[in-house]
Amino acid sequence: MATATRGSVAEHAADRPAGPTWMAMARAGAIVMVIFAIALQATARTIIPPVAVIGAVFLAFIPFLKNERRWVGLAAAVFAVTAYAGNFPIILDDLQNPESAPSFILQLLSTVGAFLVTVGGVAAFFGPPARWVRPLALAAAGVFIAGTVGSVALAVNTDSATRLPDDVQVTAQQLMWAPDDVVINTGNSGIWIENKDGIRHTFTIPELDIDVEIPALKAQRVDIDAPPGSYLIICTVPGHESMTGTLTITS
Ligand SMILES: [Cu+2]
Repeated sequence: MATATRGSVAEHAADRPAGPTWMAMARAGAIVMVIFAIALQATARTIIPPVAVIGAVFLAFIPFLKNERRWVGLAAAVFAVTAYAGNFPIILDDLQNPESAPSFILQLLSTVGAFLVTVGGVAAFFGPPARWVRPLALAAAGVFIAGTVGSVALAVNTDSATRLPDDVQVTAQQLMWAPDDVVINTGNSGIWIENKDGIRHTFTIPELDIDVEIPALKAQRVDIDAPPGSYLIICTVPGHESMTGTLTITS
């Protein structure tokens, strides 16, 4: 990393052929987006079709992001903004919950990648001085490193609930409840919920005003005090609408 040459040469940097170009920034961003797409699916241990498509498109862009093809940079920027905006509710939720380290770090990575592609691609098209490439790229890397360190520290310091001997166990894994038909009786009402995913979940029973936050790879427990009956279990995290189950309380 060059550290000593900025400032005195900055006024003339636009004239120099050396140093990274805006297109190089867009290309680096595209590489980051491919890494993000692979890492997200590896963490989820499943193919997520929209993420696979986004990764494949950025992979296809990489060899064509060259200085003499300015419009390709602009096209990549438009695609980056579209993909980011389309997933924004999910990305925002992950970024607001840094204690769930895997999903936070992955979405911070996608944010940095989308930023580099968008700024690099647009600037490569319109051609402002390239002297801003290096400080912007270093700032993006700094945000990612600081966010990652902070998130891991938060995750390490986030407690898990211990399972009590009589608790019924429920597991959240790959965006499903297992079992999805939980049975307890009124005299034995503890439920221990273990989240095996790299993203947060909530164990939510709207009818009983129960809404328990379970960070990634942590566990929580809840005592149910409700009349016999059947109650809907959901997760309120955006994109987790498929996570439904039933709690049956027997007398
Ligand atoms: Cu969930």
